[in-house]
Amino acid sequence: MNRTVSVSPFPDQKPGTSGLRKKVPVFQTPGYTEAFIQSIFDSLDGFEGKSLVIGGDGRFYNREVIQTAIRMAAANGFGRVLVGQGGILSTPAASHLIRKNEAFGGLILSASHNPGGPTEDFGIKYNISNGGPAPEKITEAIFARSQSLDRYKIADFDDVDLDQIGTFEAGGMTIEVVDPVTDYADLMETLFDFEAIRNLVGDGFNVAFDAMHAVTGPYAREILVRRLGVDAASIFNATPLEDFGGHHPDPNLVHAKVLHDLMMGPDAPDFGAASDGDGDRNLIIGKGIFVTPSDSLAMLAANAHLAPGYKDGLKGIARSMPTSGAADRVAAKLGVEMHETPTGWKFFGNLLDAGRCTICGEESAGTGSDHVREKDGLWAVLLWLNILAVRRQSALEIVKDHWAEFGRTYYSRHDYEAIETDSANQLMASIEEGLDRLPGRQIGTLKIAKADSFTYHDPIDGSISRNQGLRIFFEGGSRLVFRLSGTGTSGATLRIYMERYEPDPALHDQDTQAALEPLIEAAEALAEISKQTGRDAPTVIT
Ligand code: VG1
Ligand code: CO
Repeated sequence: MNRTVSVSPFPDQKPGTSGLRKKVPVFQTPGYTEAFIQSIFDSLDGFEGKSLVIGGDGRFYNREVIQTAIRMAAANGFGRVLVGQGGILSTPAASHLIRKNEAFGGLILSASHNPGGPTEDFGIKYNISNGGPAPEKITEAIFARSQSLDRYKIADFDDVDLDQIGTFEAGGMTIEVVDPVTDYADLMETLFDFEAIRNLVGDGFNVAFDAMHAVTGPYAREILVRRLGVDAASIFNATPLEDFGGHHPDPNLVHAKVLHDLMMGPDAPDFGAASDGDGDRNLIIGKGIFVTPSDSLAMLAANAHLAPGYKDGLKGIARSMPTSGAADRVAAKLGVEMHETPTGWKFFGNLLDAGRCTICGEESAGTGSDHVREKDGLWAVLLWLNILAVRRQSALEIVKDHWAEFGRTYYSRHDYEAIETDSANQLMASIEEGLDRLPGRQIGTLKIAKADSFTYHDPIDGSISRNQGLRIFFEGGSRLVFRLSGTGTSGATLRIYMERYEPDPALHDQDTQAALEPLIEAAEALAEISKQTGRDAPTVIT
């Protein structure tokens, strides 16, 4: 039996960079989760009788929301729901399942790299039939709908047994509980030379992977251990936990410090990697060398043809605007298109669908390709392993070779987390207000060449996205970008992105922060960060 429940609109259901993210108690407010899901369904057309994929990263509140989503899908007229066993699907696996089953769309329950637990973060994101995050047109419609929503529809039936693989009928809808790992692992096997990687591992090449108590544990066990022969003891934190063991499942140098220190130490394995809460990010650290995500994108693009799935070369490369220009140099050399999009994977979807790019990446540790429509943490790890298995060089050698050929782009991001929203907005407004007067200004050794607020014109559907970050370009190719995060859940997070290009191989061994010092000083001079935020140092440096 279906019920229609009255509800008052919630004013704050505006999706950010990647879905709606709030603290768990907010999602637990009576009617809150239901209202957002109903706003999603009300913004879509033509799903009657069609399939919906539902899965999450296993964080606290995942199971409850999955039961609610299943009941609401039934009451709203979906014909079938596919749900990962235990309510689990990594974000790239969910994307693949949507595509493989030609589903109408999917609900991904995750707050990604944000911490989990009863007072931590939860999130809901809608993905469209290409498997990718809903474009802005849809997220804006969802928000608009949420502001006038006065009821939601839900079916009354018992909780579905999410742990039991099988097909059930309830509320006039078919519910399939599916193995979350196998289809995804099979897809990886079509893209990469598993035999070459198995041989590399068999020859004593040591791989360490930190699943950060998040969703990739079971995927890493199946793919890295069972199919590729990596030692099970080298998969750290492989059991998904609802609170990620109390840590941030964010694979960066701060939150994956244990792995980083191992990789820089005397007993380092040959290759180390980690993934985030929902499995779409990757951290790559070779023995003695951290590979920045921007560099990793460039290096994967330059070597992708070594993997069977990309042997015919790339159609193009796309990167988010704050990501460094390292990949641009690879695209130029390969003679393929290069695209620069706003932050967030949703902007790659059109380019991938139109066949305008094969590989995409973001400086925030996201890399992926046209095999799905999300970034994909394990995919990046496997492509690196495939390249290492073919080239039979160390990661360090591959990195150094790349820099020698293309030059090195020193790159860093400084985050000021949970600062006051008003001061963050003020800081951005005062830089923006002065942008026109910046060209020609000298700050220390740097001279500003141009400055703007990034606007994206989507070449496929013609849509325009404004205010995607403030860019300051210096003579000689260095760049500063200021942006406010769209994934945080308390206050505002200011991100400052810095890059400097260095063609001379004799100067490729500098410490990154030291190499970027003039830009760090310029950022302070332009934005008066310490005065405006009350902080004397960033919260996180990556
Ligand atoms: C951050 C990253 C962005 C990424 C987004 C979602 O967004 O900067 O590159 O696409 O997170 O990633 P923001 O707005 O906070 O800068 V995930 O792994 O959290 O889905
Ligand atoms: Co993520």
